[in-house]
Amino acid sequence: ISVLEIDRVAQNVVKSHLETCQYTTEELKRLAWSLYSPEEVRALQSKSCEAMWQQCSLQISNAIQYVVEFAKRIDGFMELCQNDQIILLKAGCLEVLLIRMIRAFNPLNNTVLFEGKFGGMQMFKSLGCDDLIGAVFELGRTLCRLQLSDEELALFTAAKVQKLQDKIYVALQHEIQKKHSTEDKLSKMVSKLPLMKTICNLHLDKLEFFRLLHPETAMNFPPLYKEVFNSELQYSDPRES
Ligand code: 4D8
Repeated sequence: ISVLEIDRVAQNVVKSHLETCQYTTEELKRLAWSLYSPEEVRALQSKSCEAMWQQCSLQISNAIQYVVEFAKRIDGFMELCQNDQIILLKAGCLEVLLIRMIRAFNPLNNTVLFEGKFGGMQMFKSLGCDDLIGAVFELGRTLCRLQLSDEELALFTAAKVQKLQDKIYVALQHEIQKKHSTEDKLSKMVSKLPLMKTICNLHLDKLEFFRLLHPETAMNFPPLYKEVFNSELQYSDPRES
């Protein structure tokens, strides 16, 4: 592959990321100072499990809309058949969210942006998923240590929703080398993938279990959340398209 082509791929991916990342870096910097008060955290903690799941699935579903928009703007994605698009999104969506999370994660006090304010992992206590939340925050901390630029973030997430992974990874390596960093950043990034897989599987397990306990609540989860995390793959009828 030529350098020109790699540059084109990278530019498209970075542009798509910046257009769909929902908060600018400046906005996030300003927001980093608005923390939930202890009373507000207590209020979140005393919510019912169902109410908190509903609230989180809504936030996730909202964030997924931006990921879908990101994917759509990546060259080649819209040329895939609808089934392949859905399969890629189902497989990569949460991982993209988790990588995007680091923009909204403050490693100085271990807080994450949730509905406009920053809070620590204790605010998710009523979900009853301490292991999952613990893993998510651990990922946040370790990914933040890599100090990824928006360009690196864009390419790293694109590799999750893209079949042309090879090209994207070449572009990512190229981007990393631009900053003449000596450390092997790419392999550090790639080494976080197993933790992300673990988190995704944990989330699916928790969801399945929650659905058994509270089927009515789960039925009312946002459609996009259900569509992406439904255990059954949905194959659209080829006669319809
Ligand atoms: O830009 O959309 O505002 C996390 C959710 C991020 C989950 C969101 C969340 C994000 C995962 C809420 C609950 C990551 C941003 C805000 C909401 C991704 C946890 C924290 C987006 C980046 C930070 C900031 C709970 C946004 C992991 C797991 C969910 C269950 C239903 C068990």
